[in-house]
Order: sequence, then structure tokens, then C-alpha cells
Amino acid sequence: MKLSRRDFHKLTGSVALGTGAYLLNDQAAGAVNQVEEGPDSSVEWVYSTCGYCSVGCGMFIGVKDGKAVAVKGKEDNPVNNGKLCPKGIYEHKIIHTEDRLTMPLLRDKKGGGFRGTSWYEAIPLFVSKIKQYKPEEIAVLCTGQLVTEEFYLLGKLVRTGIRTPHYDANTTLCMASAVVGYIQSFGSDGPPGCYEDFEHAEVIMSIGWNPSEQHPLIYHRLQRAMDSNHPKIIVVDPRKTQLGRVADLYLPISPATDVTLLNAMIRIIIEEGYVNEDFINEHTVGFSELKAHAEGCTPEAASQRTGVPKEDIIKAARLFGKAKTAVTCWCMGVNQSVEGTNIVKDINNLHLITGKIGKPGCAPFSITGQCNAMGSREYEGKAKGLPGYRSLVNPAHRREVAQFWGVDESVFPEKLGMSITEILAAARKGDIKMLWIIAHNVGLSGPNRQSVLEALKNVEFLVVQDVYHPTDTSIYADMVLPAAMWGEKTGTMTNSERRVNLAMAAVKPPGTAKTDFETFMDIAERLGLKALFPYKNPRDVFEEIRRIGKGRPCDYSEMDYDKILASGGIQWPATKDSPGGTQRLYTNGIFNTPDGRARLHPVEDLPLPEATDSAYPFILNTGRVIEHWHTGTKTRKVPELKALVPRAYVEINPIDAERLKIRFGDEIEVVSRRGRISTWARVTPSIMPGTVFIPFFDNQVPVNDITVDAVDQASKEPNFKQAAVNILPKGKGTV
Ligand SMILES: Nc1nc2c(c(=O)[nH]1)N[C@H]1C(S)=C(S)[C@@H](COP(=O)(O)OP(=O)(O)OC[C@H]3O[C@@H](n4cnc5c(=O)[nH]c(N)nc54)[C@H](O)[C@@H]3O)O[C@H]1N2
Ligand SMILES: Nc1nc2c(c(=O)[nH]1)N[C@H]1C(S)=C(S)[C@@H](COP(=O)(O)OP(=O)(O)OC[C@H]3O[C@@H](n4cnc5c(=O)[nH]c(N)nc54)[C@H](O)[C@@H]3O)O[C@H]1N2
Ligand code: SF4
Ligand SMILES: [Mo]
Repeated sequence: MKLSRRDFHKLTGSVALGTGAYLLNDQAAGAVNQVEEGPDSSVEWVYSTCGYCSVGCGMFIGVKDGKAVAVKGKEDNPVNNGKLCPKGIYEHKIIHTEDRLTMPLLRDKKGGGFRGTSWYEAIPLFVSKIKQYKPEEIAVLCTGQLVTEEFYLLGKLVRTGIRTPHYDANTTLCMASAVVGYIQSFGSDGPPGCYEDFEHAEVIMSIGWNPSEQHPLIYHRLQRAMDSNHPKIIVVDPRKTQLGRVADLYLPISPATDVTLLNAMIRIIIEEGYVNEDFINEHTVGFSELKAHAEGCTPEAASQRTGVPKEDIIKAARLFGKAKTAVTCWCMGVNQSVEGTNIVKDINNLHLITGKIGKPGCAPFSITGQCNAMGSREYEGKAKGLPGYRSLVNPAHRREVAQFWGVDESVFPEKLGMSITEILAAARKGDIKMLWIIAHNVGLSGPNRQSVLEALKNVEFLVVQDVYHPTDTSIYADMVLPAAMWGEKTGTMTNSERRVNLAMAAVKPPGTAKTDFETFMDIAERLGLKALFPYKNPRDVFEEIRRIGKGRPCDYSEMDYDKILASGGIQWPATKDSPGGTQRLYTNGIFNTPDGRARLHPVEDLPLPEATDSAYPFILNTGRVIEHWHTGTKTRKVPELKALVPRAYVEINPIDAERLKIRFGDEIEVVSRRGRISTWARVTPSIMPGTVFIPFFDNQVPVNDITVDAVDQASKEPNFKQAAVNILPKGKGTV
């Protein structure tokens, strides 16, 4: 079915073109997919959870003659009530594609191309390379898109078998600032809130988050809340997103000045007496320092720096302060910044001083990105290095995990190794010789991409484990390992509200492709670690996760696959006291710090890593569109989605466009100190003057050629959201 973006929006009940405020219910899904239902239907529906974003929609995959032919929402799922967004509804179309990997590939040293091979050759070669290099010459880069059982296996394999400290993931490009901010404020990672909080909140503040496009089924819940309890909506974003359009208060903030805005709000809240003194006294540390610091943060100065009118800053503070309940959601506009951790801590400050946490309608709520970024934080060790939110530098944690696994704790590295951008820099220098990349298309999604490609080309042995080939990363590999994908494997995933749900295998992987689970097991066995890896299937691993996580904040001990299937997902912690799961964290005001008190942190804005100047006068903002998923390896293959947004574009404000004589649709170049890309201009007032926005899904418009690779020093998350660029009519010289 060929649809224009406009027709698609009409069919799916959109409220505004380009906003993604459209959802498909079961009936519309049927119409789109044209699947026959009813007792005679030969379609078998298999339980699953969407494999794209962290909303975690419950769904079924329709299978006919061994092929995935349709998808439909699960009516009684507590997250999405049967509805799906456009990516979800076409998800079966990403499985049986022509570029699926069907066998391992090895680079043919003579010809330079690839030759197909068997696992009997690939795994021994892989393991011989692991033995050839020193552990610290090897690095592993993973993802937020495997199932938790696979994350746990890989974490155990890296710690006990490969033993390199250099083990990171694309989650550092995404969630790291939220993780570090939570740990510094509350003593532990983990979003405290849940989606139901929207229905209890008097105020919902969104900072650097575009939910109508990136979390459409959360947006739907926001809409439901707007219709029922009418929360006041505050949106802080340099782009006027759909949520910004419907907001009660839209604050068009100058890029990366969020801390200044929050500090001024904190000052007003303290000054005007909206603080919760009992909560501060009983449950926090550091209020007097925060107060002293806030005194210097006047709304006048904040207005000057942020560009937000002073009256609006005061209004936001009063709305937030006076409300009995408030939720603050944030996403990449906060995390992907050199000051990401600071912004997160300031959001936490705001909630702590007003006691707006641990109650219905009250939470500082980081929205995650990938379907299972949470799972990698919980049980792969992406939060602090060891499973169950345990830390590599905590002696008790090291002991616990070592004893549980039956290994000597000296096998663990003493501390976390390099982060992703550091690993890539070391690979460029030749210090990392073997790089294993699993489910991460860093060749398009990594910051300052040409330097990433240099790293990929420079490592002696690059292994890429993916479901498709060629990708922007796999083309540089020495070995490509074919993986089974969503719909072909079974395991759990945790969504943004800590809900653990199952995705089940519906169809078989193509050729000899294996699940990542099987590949990790094969490698472990070949490394002689069979005794440490006695699992027959993901369920066995889940049982181990239940035991190793018992008593930890992310406790799964009262969950099992059957309970999850029956309930549509269980929110951790699930313990003896709360066997059905837990909606909210910190309801008793006790945090995961040694004294149980949360920490208040006075913080400041940092300068942009790359200031604008006369040669590069615009700030480049980057991100996503609803129709496409990340680097587009999946969605660029779905004809309906590709037809809607075939090519990435540059959003530019009409004032700038007029000055530069650029019309809608003109081909233009965007140039930074690192490179140049060209594409068409989309002139729109939703982007503020002096800034431009380019989505990163399109490898014909590789926006990361021009982004910076500066990182937040605490979280190591790259600053994807601001780089200095210039705009030129195509082919018109250089800056
Ligand atoms: N359709 C679709 N959905 C997705 C994804 C996808 O690729 N496609 N990816 C998933 C993943 S992994 C993630 S991480 C999430 C990301 O979800 P979001 O974070 O919502 O998406 P982004 O487009 O990256 O950026 C969000 C907003 O940050 C704003 N922003 C930029 N700079 C600043 C700033 O300085 N201050 C403030 N306050 N805001 C700023 C941008 O203008 C943008 O509107 O989406 C998930 N969902
Ligand atoms: N400019 C800019 N760049 C960004 C961002 C931004 O906002 N702006 N956002 C950043 C963020 S938040 C994120 S999360 C990253 C995302 O960046 P990536 O993770 O690189 O993006 P994906 O396109 O999802 O790549 C995942 C890869 O895994 C493969 N894959 C899918 N399923 C499986 C599986 O089950 N097993 C295996 N082995 N492989 C699989 C896919 O084919 C694909 O090649 O991009 C980051 N880059
Ligand atoms: S909102 Fe996210 S989880 Fe739900 S169908 Fe869309 S992509 Fe999948
Ligand atoms: Mo992400």
C-alpha cells in the first residue's frame, strides 16, 4: 500500500501533519496489514513486546507458513491497550528482508571482499583472536537492543572470559547521563516513576523530549491525561515539538542552558516558600548549599542566558511549586550534552526540595530510548559494571558476584575501562587491536563519524555481530557474525517504567544465523568456560538473574516467564513484599545511599563544547523522526515508512531562510569544522532562529560527519545536540 505522509496521518487519525500523534488501533492495523482474522484464519499470533522503543508496547506477531506477516497490539496490555505506532505496526516487515545475514562472513584478505563461512570456522577463529591479544587490547561495544538474558550472558562472558575492562555500549550515547545523575542524587540508577503518574500529575514538565515522535504511545497516555485530569504542561525545548504546541507553557530555551533555567526555578521555589521542609529535613542532604547557590541565580540573569522571558521562568516555577503533584520527563535534549549529568541532578534537586518523588503523580522521570536499554543497565552491568546494579569498585559487590559465579574476584578488572568514545580513540591510535561490536551501527550513529570510521579501519580484527549486511559498520569488519533478530528469539526487555516483559520467538532465523544467546554460549564453551555457562535456554538465564538480583534495587526475584505472560509485564522490584511488582520507587523516602538520604547538588551550566562564531554561526541540533529508527537499518527497508520520509532534511527557521535566500525544498550544504553534508531544506518556524535540526536516520545524509565528539566528563555521553555549523547553498564554496 503506497501512502503519502498526509494520507497516512489521515488514515491513522493524526491530529497534525508531521507530529506523529497518530496511533493504530487493532482495526486500523488490520486495514493496514490486510490480515484476515477469524476462526478460519491460518495466522498464528505469538506474544511479543515491540523491539523498537522503550515504551514497551505489548503486541502479537502474526505468523503464517513460517513467516511473520503481521503485527497487532495487545488489547489488554497495561502500556498501550492494543495501540501501536507506525513503526510498530510494520515491524514484521523488517524480518524477512533481502539483506539478512544467513551465514558468518570473513573478509577475504586477497580479494578484499567477504566470503561466507561456517560457524565451525568462525568461532574458533574468534576465540583464537581473543587469546592472541592481551585483554586490554580488546574492546567490546554492545547495545540496548538485545534481550536481558543475552546482556547477562555477555556481561558474564566479558568479565570471566574475555576479561577486558573496555566494555561499553551505545547506551553511553543515550542514557549514561541519566544513570550517573540518578546514582549521584539517589544512590542508585532506576527511573522512580511510572506512566500512570501522568494521570495523577497536576503539572507535567518535559525537558528535551519529543514524545509524539519518539515515544508515541506515551504521548497517547499524555493525551489521555490531558483529557481527564488536565495537567498543566510545561515544555522546555529549542524546537517547538507537538507537545510544545499543545503546552500551557512552552519555553523556547537557547541550546544547553537548561541548568540556568532550573537553577532560577529552584531559587524562586525557595524564595516563595514552595519547598517541602519536612521532606528536605528527613530525606535529603545538602539543602543549605543548594539554597546558598540558588541565591545567585536570578530570573533576570537566567532570562538573559536562556532566552526565555523572565515572566515565563517565574510562571514555570510557580506552576511547579504550587502544584501538589508534578512529573518531569526528560530525554536526549538533556542527556546528550557535556552538562547532561548536571541537568539531571538539577531536575532531581527540583523534585527533592518540593518532596515531589515517591508519590502518585510525582517523579523525576528519565524516559529511556531503546527497547531494552534498561535491561543492559540492570543485568549486563552497564550502570556500574556488575549485574544487579553492582559496582566493579565496591569490594562487597565484587565478592558477591564472584562467589555467586564461583570465580576468583581477581578475574574482574579493578575498575571500569574506557567508554565508547575513548575506545574509539584508542582504536585510532592502535591501542585497541580487536573490537567486537554487537548490535550497534556506530559507523553511522557515532559522534564525529569520520573519526569513528578511522577507528573501525584501524583495528586489526573487527568483528561485527548484526542481523543485516552490509551496514555502515559491517562493511569494515574482518568477521561478520549473523544474528537472529526480534521475532526470532525469546527473552525479556525492561521498558521506561521498569516493566519487564517478554518477546517470544515467532519465526526461525534465516540460514545459519544464531541468536546472540547461542553465539555467546558458543564462545564461552570454546573458551573452556562450559561449567560457568550451564544454560540451555534464556529461561535458565532468567532464573539465574532472579537469584543474583535478589535484594538489589532491580530485584526480579518474584517474577517468572509465566507470571510475565499472564500480566503483560511486571515492574521491578518484584519481591516477597510486592510479588506483583512495584509502580514507584522511594515511596518510603528512603534512598539507596548509605544513610538513606538523597543528595542535593548545586550545579552550573557549562559552555558549549563548540561555540558559534562568524564562520560557523548556527547551532546544529540532531535527533529523530517518528517513521525511522536510529540509523534506519530497519525502517529504511519498510516501503510504507520510507515513502513517508524518504530522505533526511535540514529544518531551518523562516527568518534565517529568508536572509540566506533559501526556499523550502532547496538543496543546501551544512558545514562544520569536521565535514559537510548536503540535503534539502525544510523551512519551519518550529525551529528557533540561529539553530538547525537534522535527523540521523539517513546514511545518504550522515549528520554525524559534522557533530562533535566532546563528552560529559561524568557520564562520558557525547554532546550530540549542539555543534557549530554554517549553511551554504549547494556547491557555493567554503567557509
Ligand atoms: N521514531 C523513533 N523513536 C525513537 C527512536 C528513533 O530512532 N526513532 N529512538 C529511541 C531512542 S534510543 C531514544 S534515546 C529516544 C530519543 O527521544 P528524544 O530524546 O525525544 O528524541 P530526540 O529527537 O533525540 O531529541 C529530543 C529533543 O531534545 C531537544 N533538544 C535539543 N537540544 C536541547 C537543549 O539544549 N535543551 C533542551 N531542553 N532540549 C533540547 C530537541 O530539540 C528534541 O526535540 O527515542 C526513542 N524512540
Ligand atoms: N547525531 C546523533 N547521533 C546519535 C543520536 C542523536 O540523537 N543524534 N542518538 C544516539 C542514541 S540515543 C542512540 S541509542 C544511538 C543508536 O545507534 P545504533 O545503536 O548504532 O543504531 P541502530 O540503527 O539501532 O543500530 C543497531 C544495529 O543492531 C542491529 N540489530 C538489530 N537487532 C539486533 C539483534 O537482535 N542482534 C544483533 N546482533 N544485531 C541487531 C541492527 O541491524 C543495527 O545495525 O545513536 C546515537 N547517535
Ligand atoms: S511506541 Fe515504541 S514500543 Fe510502541 S509500537 Fe511504537 S516503537 Fe513500538
Ligand atoms: Mo537512545
